[in-house]
Amino acid sequence: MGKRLLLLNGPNLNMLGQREPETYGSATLKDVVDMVKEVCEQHGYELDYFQSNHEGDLIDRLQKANNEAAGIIFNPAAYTHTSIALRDAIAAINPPVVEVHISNVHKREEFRHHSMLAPVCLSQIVGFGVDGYWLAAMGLIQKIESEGRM
Ligand code: DHK
Repeated sequence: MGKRLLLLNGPNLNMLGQREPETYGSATLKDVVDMVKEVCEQHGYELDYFQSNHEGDLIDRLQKANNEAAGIIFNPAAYTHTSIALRDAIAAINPPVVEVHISNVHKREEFRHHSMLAPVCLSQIVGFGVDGYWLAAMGLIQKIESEGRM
């Protein structure tokens, strides 16, 4: 499996930086990838990254990561609140998944309060803006490394 993380982003996150900046900030998806890549490099990890607006493509990528990634950082965006298929895909694979939300979903509309995916994830990070991705990478690396030392 090796020292490799996957950064996965769901629908509309390709528009980060232009999309509702009052909610999601001004950083672009490329900025996020660069930031996570830097953390990975600092700790001797490689980073794969993928964004899709399509549920099935995200499922395919999760399945592919089963034999490749030591951990997955995933912002499922709106699919968080609806997708039993993504939940089943996460439950079916071995690498730990950290669910990231840029905004604090609990301060927003009620339909954003519930996550279909959180019960099958290692952790959920909300409300830190794009720094949530950095926290997720650090948390995963720390967990993977500490388990390796056990
Ligand atoms: C991103 C989205 O696109 C929304 O559908 C979620 C999440 C929240 C975020 O905060 O990153 O409800």
